[in-house]
Amino acid sequence: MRRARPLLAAPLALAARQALAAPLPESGFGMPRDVSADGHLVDWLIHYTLVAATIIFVVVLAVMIWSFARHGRGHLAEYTHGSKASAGVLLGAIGFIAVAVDGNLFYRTLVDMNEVFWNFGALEKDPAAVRIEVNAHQWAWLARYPGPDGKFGTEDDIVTLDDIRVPVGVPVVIQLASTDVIHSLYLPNFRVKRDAVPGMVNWLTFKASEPGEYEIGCAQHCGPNHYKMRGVLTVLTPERYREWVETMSRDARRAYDPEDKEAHWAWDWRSY
Ligand SMILES: [Cu+2]
Repeated sequence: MRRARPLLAAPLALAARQALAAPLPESGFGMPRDVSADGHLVDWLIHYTLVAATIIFVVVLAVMIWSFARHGRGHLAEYTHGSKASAGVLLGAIGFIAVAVDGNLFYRTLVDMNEVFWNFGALEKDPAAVRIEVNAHQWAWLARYPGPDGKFGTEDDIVTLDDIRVPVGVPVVIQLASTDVIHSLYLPNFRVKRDAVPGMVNWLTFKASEPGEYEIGCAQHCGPNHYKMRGVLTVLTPERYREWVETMSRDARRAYDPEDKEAHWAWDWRSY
């Protein structure tokens, strides 16, 4: 007993510390608060899976408990090779679950991706859309805005570190790259996540529905300081956003140094 106490104390203290450090659940079943126009589509998939899995679990458990209680020591074993009817019931149940659960989830996922989450072709044509190039590296996020001239790689580009700002209610289209290893841009409050892979440009989109400050995380273990790869995504009102872009690009123009090759990592915006 005397030996068991310190053995128990360490994991308990660790668990208590972790509970303190963990972000507080903000909505639903411990999920971060959804502040995006389309996040509810992802939440629907999660909740539907949860409800379907719970129903199947309860039914299977009930059959097992019933069999256990019914077939005690006094009950002689019966041997059966089944019947056409029992095989029909079984295949029917499997088919029903495959269509109602898996099929439904698969279909809804395809529709949501096609119409919203991967609908980059249509979003690109939206003149109101905000375009950002995000360049991931060990261990920070660089974000580049084209500035008032609308072109990437020019003097008025705004470049920020671990700090992405977007206006509320407007589609945000991000092109994502990495200079070293695989990272993953994760915006839990917007229900989107996309890998940043060296040698290619990936896309990600969302539309914020509420001003505020939200977490940016890296969702791929990318090295010893992976845990430091956090940033803040700030959602501003359209007026505040316009002011921010004006001030920042004015400062960028002033600080522009054509000799500083490191700072000129922009790429030409790609068409989808
Ligand atoms: Cu990372």
